[in-house]
Amino acid sequence: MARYKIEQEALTAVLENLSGWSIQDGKLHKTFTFGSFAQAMGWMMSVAIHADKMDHHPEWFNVYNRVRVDLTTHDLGNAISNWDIELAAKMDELAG
Ligand code: H2B
Repeated sequence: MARYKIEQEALTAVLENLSGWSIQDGKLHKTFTFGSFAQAMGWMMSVAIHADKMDHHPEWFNVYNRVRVDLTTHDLGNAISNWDIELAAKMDELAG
């Protein structure tokens, strides 16, 4: 499916169905906390495989058991797109 920008109004509606996600500095943001570093790494690897298949890659930053995620679509001038929403939902699903 093609990538398209999610306009502000639609984004507000989408956010109501995405637990823990917010907009920070124009990016779709969430900080995940796991039980251990190993669990955080395992999750990142699962997400990485999925992200690479999608050809849509997250901006993320790991410290011990926490992973800060900021999703945006570089090819759309850093807009938030349907692919960011899809990746966010997949991240939640893989986090259990
Ligand atoms: N990831 C993200 N987050 N945004 C993009 O626009 C993007 C990407 N574009 N991964 C892809 C790769 C593009 O550079 C390649 C050439 O398809």
